[in-house]
Amino acid sequence: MTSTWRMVVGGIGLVALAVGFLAIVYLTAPAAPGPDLARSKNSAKGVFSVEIAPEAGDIRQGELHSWVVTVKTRQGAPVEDATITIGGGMPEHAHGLPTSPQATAYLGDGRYRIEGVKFSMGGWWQLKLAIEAAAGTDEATFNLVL
Ligand SMILES: [Cu+2]
Repeated sequence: MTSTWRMVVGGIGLVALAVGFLAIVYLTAPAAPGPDLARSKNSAKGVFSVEIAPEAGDIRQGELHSWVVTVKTRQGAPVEDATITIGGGMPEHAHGLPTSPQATAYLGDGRYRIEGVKFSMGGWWQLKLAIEAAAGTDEATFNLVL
């Protein structure tokens, strides 16, 4: 082979390598990330571990319904006497919740009933819980997609 040929063949090889590499990067890249839909997580500053669950076991669009929020310390001890303030809305629509949900009862074992939640339309909602207790003050934001 002449040295020109060697350069051509080498060039083709390099291009093939680059294409292969890009294909691998493209094929293994995660899809556009949607919101984190975890129903249990640590609060933003890590003071609490927080879990939410719809009391009736499902989310009913357009209906008032209740959630149970379970608040524990990071060591797993139930948090009693917490004050929970609920906010939220739809981040893509720049509107808040259509109602003003309230923590209405302590159910024991770190569990609190949140009444008056309503999701008036389909899409991505956020429930923001501000939690004040002897262990500290922190908040947790949960994403829900209806
Ligand atoms: Cu909306």
